[in-house]
Amino acid sequence: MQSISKPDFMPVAELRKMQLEKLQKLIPYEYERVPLFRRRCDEKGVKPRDLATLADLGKFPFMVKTDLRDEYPLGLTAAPMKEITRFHCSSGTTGKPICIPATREDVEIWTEGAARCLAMYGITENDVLQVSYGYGLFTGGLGAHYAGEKIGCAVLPIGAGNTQKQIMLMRDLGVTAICCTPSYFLHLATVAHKMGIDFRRDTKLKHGIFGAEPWTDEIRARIEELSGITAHDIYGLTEIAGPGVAGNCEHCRGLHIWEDHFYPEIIDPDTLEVLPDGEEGELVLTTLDRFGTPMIRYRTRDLSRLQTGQCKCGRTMRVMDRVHARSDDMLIVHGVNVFPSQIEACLMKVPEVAPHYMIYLSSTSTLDLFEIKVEVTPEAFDYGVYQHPDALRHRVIDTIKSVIGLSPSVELLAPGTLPRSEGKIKRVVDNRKK
Ligand code: DLL
Repeated sequence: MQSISKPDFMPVAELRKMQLEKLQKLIPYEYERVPLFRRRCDEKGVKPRDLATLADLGKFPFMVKTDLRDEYPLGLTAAPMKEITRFHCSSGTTGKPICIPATREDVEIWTEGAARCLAMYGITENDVLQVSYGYGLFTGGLGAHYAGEKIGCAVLPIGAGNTQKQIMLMRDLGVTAICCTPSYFLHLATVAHKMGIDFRRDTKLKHGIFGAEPWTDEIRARIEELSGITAHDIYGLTEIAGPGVAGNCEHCRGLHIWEDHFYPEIIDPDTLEVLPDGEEGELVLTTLDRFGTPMIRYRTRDLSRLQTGQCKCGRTMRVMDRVHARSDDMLIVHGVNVFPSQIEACLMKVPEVAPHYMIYLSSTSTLDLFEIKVEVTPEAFDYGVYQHPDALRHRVIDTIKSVIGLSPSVELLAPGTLPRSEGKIKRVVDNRKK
């Protein structure tokens, strides 16, 4: 096992000093090497020397995803190609991909963050780690893989898909921890059930390391109940590193951000003002010591909050709320703002309903049509709830109405009807004319 440093417990004053020193090195480096950043700073009338305190970071311009698209492929790359050892890309839904070249040190910092998460979850060299995130341009597979090797786990690099084989190897190799999206784990659980495999009885699985998509506390509870494992949350994004920017400890309901490498701010997405800790807004991250493609004040679009006070675990690094939504996920239905996570939380309050659902929006000339298709659980199906669906359907509608004030039309489906995803799941189909 390689050594994993423990800066997550460093005194806060020391941490802030370190952050400032790193920023005072990073900002001039970026200003010198990345024309877009230099131009934006000049337009704002701010110079690298203006960064005298951490609060001064707020004077500097933001970066957004479209900057990476507009500057595709290498316009935001600061290091010379001979120092680059890895590319990761993220395709998004439209247009050009974004491309994030990383140096050897950048990959090491990312690995260190992801390994620190695994160690925090209690994973050791005694664990067998199944990596079921996709390998390749997506950061999930390689990020989890390098972190597992750094800890000294026996890593099973199976990647995404091939679900029956995943379950067979999990059982036969004594896998104790799995990394995948929460939606894929739910699919694995359904397939295992069909294969007559009970995670509790037939496998040694204890830990799930889930991320890459928003998942509610209610889904987390369902996963734990269903499989008997502990579901850990891991957060990250291609632009900043990959999985391992933040993770939850055994005490807090949020995620410790590895602030020695990633500096967080929360902003009001409308006014762009920095908000104090404790207030909810959009998470903005700065990579303090990545030099391949530094990101300064990168607007993640993820909605969160930096919690106040220190976590019981003794770690000094700030805790962000779990990400339940992105600002660009918000749907406006009949003039009401709705986040898919609110619907998910409502659905999960109904025990007969399974964590497999889709939200469909379409429009006539005057009206938005709002429909939810959701599967019932195999138990509810077997016991015949599905044969008398109206009472259950109304219960689902009432639960949603009590929270968001809207009554969608709800269709209950038999288990296994909806499409499953091996990676990030897409649960909203919005066919309304924009
Ligand atoms: O999803 C990196 C990753 C891989 C994270 C595996 C965790 C595990 P991207 O494809 O660039 O990178 O997508 C990043 O996914 O801005 C969030 O909206 C969402 N996301 C990532 N982790 C979480 C999480 C990877 N734990 C985008 N909870 C981010 C909620 C998450 N959303």
